[in-house]
Amino acid sequence: MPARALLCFLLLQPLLAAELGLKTNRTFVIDYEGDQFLKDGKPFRYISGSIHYSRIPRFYWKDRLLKMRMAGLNAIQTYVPWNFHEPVPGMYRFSGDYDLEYFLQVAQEVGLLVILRPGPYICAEWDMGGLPAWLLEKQSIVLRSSDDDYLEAVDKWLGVLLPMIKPHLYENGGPIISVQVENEYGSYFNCDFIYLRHLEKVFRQHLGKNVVLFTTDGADDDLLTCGALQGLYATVDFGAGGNITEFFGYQRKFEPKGPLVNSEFYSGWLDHWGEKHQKVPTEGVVNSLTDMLSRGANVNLYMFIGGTNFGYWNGANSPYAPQPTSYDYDAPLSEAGDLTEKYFALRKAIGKFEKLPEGLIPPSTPKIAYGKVAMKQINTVQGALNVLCPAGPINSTFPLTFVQVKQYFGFVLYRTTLPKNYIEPVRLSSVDNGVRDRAYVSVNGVPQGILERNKVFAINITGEAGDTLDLLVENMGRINYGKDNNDFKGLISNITLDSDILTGWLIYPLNMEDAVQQDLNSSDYSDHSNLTLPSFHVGQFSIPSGIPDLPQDTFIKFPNWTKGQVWINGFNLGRYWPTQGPQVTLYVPRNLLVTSAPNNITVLELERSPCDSQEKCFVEMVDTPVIDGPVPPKKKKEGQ
Ligand code: 6DJ
Repeated sequence: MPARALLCFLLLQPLLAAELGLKTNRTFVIDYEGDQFLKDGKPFRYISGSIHYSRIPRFYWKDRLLKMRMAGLNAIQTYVPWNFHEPVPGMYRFSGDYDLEYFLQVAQEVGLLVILRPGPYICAEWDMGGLPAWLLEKQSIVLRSSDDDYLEAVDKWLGVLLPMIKPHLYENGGPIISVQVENEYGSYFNCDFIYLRHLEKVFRQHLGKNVVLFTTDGADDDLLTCGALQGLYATVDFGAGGNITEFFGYQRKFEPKGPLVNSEFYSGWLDHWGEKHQKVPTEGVVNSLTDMLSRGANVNLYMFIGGTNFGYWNGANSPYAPQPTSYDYDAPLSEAGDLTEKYFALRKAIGKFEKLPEGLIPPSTPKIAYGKVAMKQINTVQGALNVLCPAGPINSTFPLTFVQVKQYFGFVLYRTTLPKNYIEPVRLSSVDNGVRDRAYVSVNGVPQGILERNKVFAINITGEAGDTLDLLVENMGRINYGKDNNDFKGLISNITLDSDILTGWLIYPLNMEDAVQQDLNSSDYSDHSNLTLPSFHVGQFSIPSGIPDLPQDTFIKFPNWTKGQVWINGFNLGRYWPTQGPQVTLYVPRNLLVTSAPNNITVLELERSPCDSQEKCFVEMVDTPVIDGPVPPKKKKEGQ
């Protein structure tokens, strides 16, 4: 083969080249002497931004990545959420919206390097910090530790993931310049170096000896002490406005030489339901970024685009505070990928240090107000049980948790009968705060109230012996940070009535995802009068065909609705809860919509819909997002 042809062949077959032990000239290393990275032997500094492919439809990956490149970034950082890819043990999803390899390929095509964070724990305001809930089937498992059960599952997963990403390492011709091990491990209660050491070994076994492996921890002695490990390059994270010398000083204590790296420089911040929308002013972000870049530091902006917690993917903080569907994060690119003033200000700041790429910045996508969509209540959850749980219930003397019935997300219905007559109101109570996270209670189809984790431990009910008591339990997202990460869902302890423990439960794991694709209009639904039972509502809207460039993105709004879940054409868009705020509208990307047929909306309203009046029974498609709506006034603590 002539020399040129051989070179071409090797460039096209980088992994093969690496396997043959042939040297490519692609290297990415730490230069300890020069306090910098070297890429292909030359000093290199990254200015990166976080984007989570799991929070953006594949349809928009290229658009978002191009916008990031055009902002002057030369790299992106992304997490690999384990639970996103391995929903049940041994079943792996890597196609369509789950196609990590395609995402890496697009990043490379648009000229971005990749800093990969495969966890296995990621935090990220993502359900259980990315750990699969099925790990909790071993009830005593100690997550993020050298616990045998945990390590066995981790090794199996990394044995699938890491060989898949190896061809995408920079040295093998791909975009990945560095790989993070664990995440903010120093913030976890369990300072288990055997675990970290084990992960290091497994990462090295699969990825080889050359790739830069690193850790990230809060800029603080204590945090770095348990998070850093010799052999993994220690980096820090911190936001705008603080003392940068002091923050990098902590990194220097653990890495006296080598590049300065802020792996998470906060461009914005996260939200919780019921709490004011978080904003981080642009000026401070620009100033701190400029300061770090003038020091020659490597910076990753967390987030550059936050995206959306579609479906049930949001996490929660502890004490229990779930995050909303939007993960806009007040980032430079909005949840819907729109260019913001923060984007342009950061681009300008970056332009002072790096040559900005030439060419057009992809514009913000058009948003269309498709208008009101009439909705119709079609069934209650109880009425649709045959569709939601075709296999029928599981019998158990005492309640079982979600993982015990192998249902990891969404809703489970717990049903039993009242043992006696309760003519006077009697206390229905959850022992030890064991409702995870909300239980919609009814007796013989009559709503009685809501039990809620950390908030409502008991309600009064009435009924007669033999009446059906239902608790529809909603999992509102697992804790993603801290020691309460092993967040069991469902009824995790007994329910008492007066002082009696209720027994003889029928437990219905509800398969909403399949059910919304079917006819929920079941024949055994007779009670159309009571609108406060958790109920399904459906509506349709058409987008005229033949008009160029339709469909386009939109936002769905829920005027006078309370709390629930919404699907568009069978895709689970996420949770709405406008009465808590701050999020009022949900992002509907255009790839979910069709022009060839009516678009189906299914809404599961858990508390109260506006459908007692025909005129008010609608949702609305608007062209402007509202994620900073009003939130309930903060309750004053006693004595205040
Ligand atoms: O690595 C974490 C991110 O995924 C760091 N971080 C971010 C994201 O979760 S809160 C927001 C957080 N760490 C917890 C620190 C709490 C003060």
